[in-house]
Amino acid sequence: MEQMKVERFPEDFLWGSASAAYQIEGGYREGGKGMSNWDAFVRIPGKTYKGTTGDLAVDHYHRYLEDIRLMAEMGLKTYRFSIAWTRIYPEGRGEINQQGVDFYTAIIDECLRQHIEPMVTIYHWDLPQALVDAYGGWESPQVIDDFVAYAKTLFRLWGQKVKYWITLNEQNIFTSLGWLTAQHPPGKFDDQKMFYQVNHHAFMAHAKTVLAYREMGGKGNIGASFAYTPSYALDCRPMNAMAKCNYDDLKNYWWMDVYAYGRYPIAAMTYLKKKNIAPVIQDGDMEILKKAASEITFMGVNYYQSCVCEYNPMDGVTPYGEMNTTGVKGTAQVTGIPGIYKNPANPYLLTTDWDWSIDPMGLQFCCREITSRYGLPIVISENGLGAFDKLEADHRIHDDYRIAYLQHHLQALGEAIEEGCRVIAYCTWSFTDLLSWLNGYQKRYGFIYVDRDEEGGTLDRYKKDSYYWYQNVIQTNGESLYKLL
Ligand code: BGP
Repeated sequence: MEQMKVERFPEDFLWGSASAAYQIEGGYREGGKGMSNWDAFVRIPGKTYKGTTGDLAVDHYHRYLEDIRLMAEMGLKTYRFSIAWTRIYPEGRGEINQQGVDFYTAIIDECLRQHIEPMVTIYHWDLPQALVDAYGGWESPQVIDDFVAYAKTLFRLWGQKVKYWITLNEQNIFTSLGWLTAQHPPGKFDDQKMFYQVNHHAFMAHAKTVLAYREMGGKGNIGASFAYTPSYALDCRPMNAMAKCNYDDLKNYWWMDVYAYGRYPIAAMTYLKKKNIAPVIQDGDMEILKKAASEITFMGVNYYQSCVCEYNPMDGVTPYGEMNTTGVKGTAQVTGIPGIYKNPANPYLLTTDWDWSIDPMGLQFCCREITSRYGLPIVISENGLGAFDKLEADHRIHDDYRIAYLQHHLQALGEAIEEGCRVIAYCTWSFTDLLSWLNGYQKRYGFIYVDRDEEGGTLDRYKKDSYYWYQNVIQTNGESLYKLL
């Protein structure tokens, strides 16, 4: 709204940055860790860019003290990271692995010592392979109890120290890529019925975890992180406006309505029932989802881009078009659901080298939508730019494009706050460079450049220009965002 102008972010605003265990830790067979679904998946030829793995990643397992020191020097207020389930329970359940517990205790304690609020993601996609072998992992309702038992262990261990908990990272992405497009484990293609069933299991695991946290006396913040891609109708043609409505029900509200209200969107559920792909819901499940919905304290949002919706004829594009994992601009194909919607490119927006649209206002749009629809506080748990960076001879990295990206998104976030959205935290993706699941090491997101590529490297850390820029943003509590670049 034009008359609005934010001068400062709230005093207690959590300026943060994020990571995920598999993408940074390495040490995949160290410290008693068990094998995860990703440890297995990356070994299937052709699944990741140039066959990259997280076996070593950026060696955070051995360098976490150096990394947290860099965070402290920057002035970071919160650090979002995930726990590898396989470090706590190598077999997914049963015996606790003390070395894994010690590793995360050390990280949490070091964060607290440096006045950095730890924000813990319980699950960022690395499922114990033992549970996949035993009963198919997320495909079986058995996973719910194992997940909750694992989460309760984390609450018992660190419930007093950690005040921000994220149950699941991007349930919508790991299930879509896992069961519809075969790009993530378990690599299933077009298994729509199972896709919705798996999602129902994940919702139940999330909900029972939230309730367990409260039953154990947890008074902190808890919620899920959703990969929110807000949509714009292509134009005012009613068919296209309806395509947007369909897209929102099927791709956004399907998850956010369950987290926030404990119910599935009606039109989407009716559609799934007609197609015979609706999930089987046990007696009492909906009550549990509803109860948990009243206990979450925020909606976690991972925001990277917006999309456009247009009517898609019955013989139109499918969800299975090519994704750009190489960084060769223009190689991503248009996708959609025949008869429902498709997502053409937005002619008003620039894109990254991986064909992701760059839309700062989309972040404001997300916050406004969540505020109007759910009235919940918001944690921006990821936002950032994946780009090629160049390490100069003097070890500097001039990533002015990343600074511009983050600056514009933070200005948009400031507007949302000014308009009344309650935003608690903002975490950039990511603190150090790391493994991009499908795109190898060349797609960089960090404030810290890590000297490694697909083949290897020294793993030395170097501060990018964006590191100093964010340091200044934090020091001025956002005021520097309003000075000219
Ligand atoms: C999110 C994930 C992150 C991270 C990020 C960037 O979906 O939660 O783990 O990977 O996207 O995506 P990518 O690595 O594909 O560029």
